[in-house]
Amino acid sequence: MKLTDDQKKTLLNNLIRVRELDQWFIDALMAGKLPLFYHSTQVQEAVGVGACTFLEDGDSVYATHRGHGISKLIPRGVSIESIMAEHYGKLTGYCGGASGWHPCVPDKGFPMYTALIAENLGLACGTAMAHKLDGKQRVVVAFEGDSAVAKAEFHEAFNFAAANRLPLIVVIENNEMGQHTPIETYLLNKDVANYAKGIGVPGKIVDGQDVVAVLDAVQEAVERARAGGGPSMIECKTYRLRGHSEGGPNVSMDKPRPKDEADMWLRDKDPLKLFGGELIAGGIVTQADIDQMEHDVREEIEEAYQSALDAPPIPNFEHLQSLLFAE
Ligand SMILES: Cc1ncc(C[n+]2csc(CCOP(=O)(O)OP(=O)(O)O)c2C)c(N)n1
Ligand SMILES: [Mg+2]
Repeated sequence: MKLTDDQKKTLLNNLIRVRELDQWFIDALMAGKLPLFYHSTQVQEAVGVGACTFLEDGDSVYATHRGHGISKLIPRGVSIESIMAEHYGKLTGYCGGASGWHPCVPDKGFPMYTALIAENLGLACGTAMAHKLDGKQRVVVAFEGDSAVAKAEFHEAFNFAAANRLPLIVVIENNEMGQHTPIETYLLNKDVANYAKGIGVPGKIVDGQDVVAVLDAVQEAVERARAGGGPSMIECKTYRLRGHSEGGPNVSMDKPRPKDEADMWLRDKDPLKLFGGELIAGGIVTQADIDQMEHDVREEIEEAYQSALDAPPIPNFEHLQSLLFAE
């Protein structure tokens, strides 16, 4: 996709917005001011941002638990205010506070969500079938982590999409970890794009640290799907910088990543540094512009936090029950 300077700035700004909110959640947990727990997406931001920033209205996305979906929600226009309120169980959250942070935002194209690994792909097939039937050339982009590829449900759903030529793009965020377990223990073939070829659809490996490479690969697959060419898989190679999740002061649910390795990813493979540096070198932004973007989103996050504290909570159990069935 040929990008204008403004589009490049939008991509960079989305990367920064995701990084800042991610860091805020970590800091808030450590300070004991955020309930529940958090699954950081640091250095993985380019996957969601590249794939989602230039989707069209009416397209659908299935995100994952990683970053609680923020690298997909933010590029699709879900406000930080509503993300924050959702984390505090407030009625002003994107799901009226009832999702427990799971990325289900129907009016922004995130139709539903299950916390079970690989199961979202079956739901995504249903949405893709609906898009196919309504004939409006809409697509579904469904994200999964690499561990999902070890599950039967993944292959059943993906094969169903292939056999029915569904407009579905499966984006694998391959950080080579499944919770506390390295990929070697659950996949012999670590290049998961190969599994797509096995069921007769294109599978492509891209550098998940390169936001434009992700964007180009996903856009190519999206165009193919819009034209009736069926599903594809894009495997984005990336890295899980922190533990699987973290929650509460000084509590991490697993061992830290090896220090040398994590330092190297932050120094040499950080998507913000890579793309920011490219835009500075191209004269599209200055370091002062980047500082300003960071400053602006930090202010926005603080305002969102204050407004989440002031917002009304879920009133009672009956209210939750009333959300279970559509009218
Ligand atoms: C069916 C099922 N089993 C176990 C879990 C618990 N669980 C939550 S995340 C996770 C691993 C996720 O690894 P991956 O899919 O690679 O995503 P990542 O966390 O690396 O982004 C597991 C096992 C779950 N959510 N669903
Ligand atoms: Mg993983």
